[in-house]
Amino acid sequence: MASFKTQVGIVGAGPAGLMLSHLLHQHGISSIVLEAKSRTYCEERVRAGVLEHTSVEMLRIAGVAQRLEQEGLRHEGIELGLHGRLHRIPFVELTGKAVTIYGQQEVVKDLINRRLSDGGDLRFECGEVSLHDFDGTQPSIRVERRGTVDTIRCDFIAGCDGFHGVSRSSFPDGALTIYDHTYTFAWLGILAEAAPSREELVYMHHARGFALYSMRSPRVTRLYLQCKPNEDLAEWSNSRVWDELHTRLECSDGWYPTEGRILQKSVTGMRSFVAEPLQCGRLFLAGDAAHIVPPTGAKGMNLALADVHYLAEALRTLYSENSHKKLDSYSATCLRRIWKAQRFSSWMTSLLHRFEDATPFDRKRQEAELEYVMSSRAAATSLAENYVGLPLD
Ligand code: RFL
Ligand code: PHB
Repeated sequence: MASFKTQVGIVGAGPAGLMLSHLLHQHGISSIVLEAKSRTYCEERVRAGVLEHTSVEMLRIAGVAQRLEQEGLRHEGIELGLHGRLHRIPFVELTGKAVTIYGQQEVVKDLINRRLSDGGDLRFECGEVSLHDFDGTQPSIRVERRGTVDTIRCDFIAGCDGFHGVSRSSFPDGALTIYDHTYTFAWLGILAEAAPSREELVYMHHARGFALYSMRSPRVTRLYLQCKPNEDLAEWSNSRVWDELHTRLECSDGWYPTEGRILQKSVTGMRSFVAEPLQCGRLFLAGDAAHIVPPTGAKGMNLALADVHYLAEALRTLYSENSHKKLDSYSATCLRRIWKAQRFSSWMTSLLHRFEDATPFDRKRQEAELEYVMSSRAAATSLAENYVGLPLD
């Protein structure tokens, strides 16, 4: 059993934990990152793909955007579709800003490389982790690793361990208020070895369900189909997936997605979730540990980065200016942005999906709303402003 000391103990090496560790290092604050999975697993996990303008700026200012600037695909808009008819939402024209397509696992790779080259302490393949005494002045983390149990003594603990981590469940009973909504549908996602055949993402509302055309690189496309939450992948042969994608995405201009070898196939559930507050004594939650958004607004990874931007700044002012003010308001500051992202994500979800229990009136109202966004500059501007990322206040 060994004992270690650091200023901030970070649980989780996803985008939130890694970026927090990097930002703290830049402020001269030490941290140790504890991760349950292997480095390879973290670097290969296929998840988010859209970085807001705000996130790209944050990564650039933090000096970790070199590869992102070379390989990321700048998208100046998206296309919305209603039964095969497309309408472009021109982000740059409406907001002056764009988004960047760059896989989450690439962000994770860049951050791991940078932390290691800066001498960072990242500990992968941890066993059981437990959090102690964060209601007092000297918190600690106990962690099983390589057959021993280590103790990390720290000033603060950052719970960046995602939705299923230990940090949120370490809050005492009754300390959290949970806001939760589960949707009656999910997304079947594929990654395909096919060069993108359209320049921008296509979000399509179709009578058979929502479909999304996205991409990862000049050689790889990412596509999603609305499906049942308990959808059995065994029933989805590759040809059935492509047939359904063709049916839902085929456009009046003759376009349809190019096929390619399917590299990966998975079903992702959809939920909206917020746990309030994000602080209990010296334990702070960030990212998916505190909130989940349905992926329709492409906000998850971006929100995680925004949380740790605020947390790093709050810890900087504490250590360098001896001011508790930003740390005390961390939760409230994050929650203002989180709820705006929740609103946008649930609105995009309700705008574009097929709801089985919708009445004929509901369906007409939904189509009218989509027609409105596709025809009104004011409505399109509102969508664009949220999609590219609200400014960090
Ligand atoms: P992560 O990435 O889940 O990282 C948490 C890390 O903590 C580890 N961990 C533990 N470590 C130690 N001890 C424990 N007890 C632990 N328990 C867990 C985990 O192994 C993991 O490494 O959370 P973080 O950093 O908060 O980042 C959040 C994002 O990953 C997430 O919000 C996004 O992936 C969501 N998301 C999207 N976000 C976007 O911004 N744009 C998108 O286009 C987008 N598309 C998506 C998505 C998520 C998806 N899935 C699969 C959920 C598309 C999909 C399909
Ligand atoms: C993705 O490329 O994985 C992606 C893009 C946009 C979304 C969700 C996921 O809204």
